[in-house]
Amino acid sequence: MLTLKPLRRFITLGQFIIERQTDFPYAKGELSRLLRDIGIAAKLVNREVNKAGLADILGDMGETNVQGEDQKKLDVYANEQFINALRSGGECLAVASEENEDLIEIESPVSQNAKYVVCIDPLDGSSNIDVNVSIGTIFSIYRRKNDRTGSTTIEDFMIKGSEQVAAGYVIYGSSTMLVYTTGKGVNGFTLDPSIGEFCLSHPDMKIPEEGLLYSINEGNYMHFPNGVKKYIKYCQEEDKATNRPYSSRYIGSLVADFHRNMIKGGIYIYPSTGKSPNGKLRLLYEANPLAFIAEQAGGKASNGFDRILDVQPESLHQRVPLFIGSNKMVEKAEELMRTFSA
Ligand code: P6P
Repeated sequence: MLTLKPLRRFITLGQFIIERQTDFPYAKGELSRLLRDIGIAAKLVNREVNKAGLADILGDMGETNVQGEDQKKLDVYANEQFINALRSGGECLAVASEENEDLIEIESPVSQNAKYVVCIDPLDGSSNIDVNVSIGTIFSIYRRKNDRTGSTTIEDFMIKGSEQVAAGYVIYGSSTMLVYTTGKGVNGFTLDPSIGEFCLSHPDMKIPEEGLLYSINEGNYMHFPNGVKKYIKYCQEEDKATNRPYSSRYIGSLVADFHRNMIKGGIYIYPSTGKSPNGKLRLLYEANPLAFIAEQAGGKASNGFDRILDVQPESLHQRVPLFIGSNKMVEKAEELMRTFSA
């Protein structure tokens, strides 16, 4: 009798999420559906980001296009897509977004029994769109504390990053990828436009222990802490034993710099500067989700002294210095921060 072997040329994000659902004994599919909702919004945003270069034909953002339709700024559009997807998916109670000063309560009949809150930077680095540089979405998911009832408040978001149940990013680049973790490793999915599905392309991602790339905006050198200045000089010194000097790579788009370092190894640093004494990046929807991913991939993330995931949030949009990437590179930077900038 002919036995057909299952033709498994690819695993879609949806199939993968369902297959991994057993990782969560308590989950009855809610987190799976929440991740699915984010994947759907990412596809919609990807479609518009890919058209951004046609602004002249489609009409500049913020004006009307040839059909007389209002062209939304892409980061506003992305914010709306993710919030709408989370609202209609029914698993999300509230959203803290880089685009909104206050938290957004999801009040819809389908969300009555929702258990999750989401922090999101819907389109980080959007200023790079005009020069066709990769940009990204970053998201972080928490399960609401069991003792919390009634309307969501900021208290539901003042949770350490170590308590995230999931985190991920989407990079809209030469290809579009969605990379996420639920605390059981990191997996990367590449969008196949021919079928409109994210397909597993980077299973069980691990960030190399050491790297040869350092990413930092050296234009701020004069305002860096001494420990950072010492680390930059360390990267530039000749030392065959540790493959130095390293190469400097700074795209100016966090998700693109982080993703490259995830694949090749490296360190990204946005320290305190004169203009930004607490650094530029936000704890809730940039540093925490990327720190969760970095640690799950064997890397490290700190504010130069303390583990990012242990930082107690005090406000929705608070900034934090970020040192993130290959374990040994972050450790070296922390060593110099302790010695020269404690
Ligand atoms: P700077 C983009 O605005 C962003 O938030 C990150 O994506 C990026 O890494 C950083 O700021 C770049 O900041 O000050 O170096 O231009």
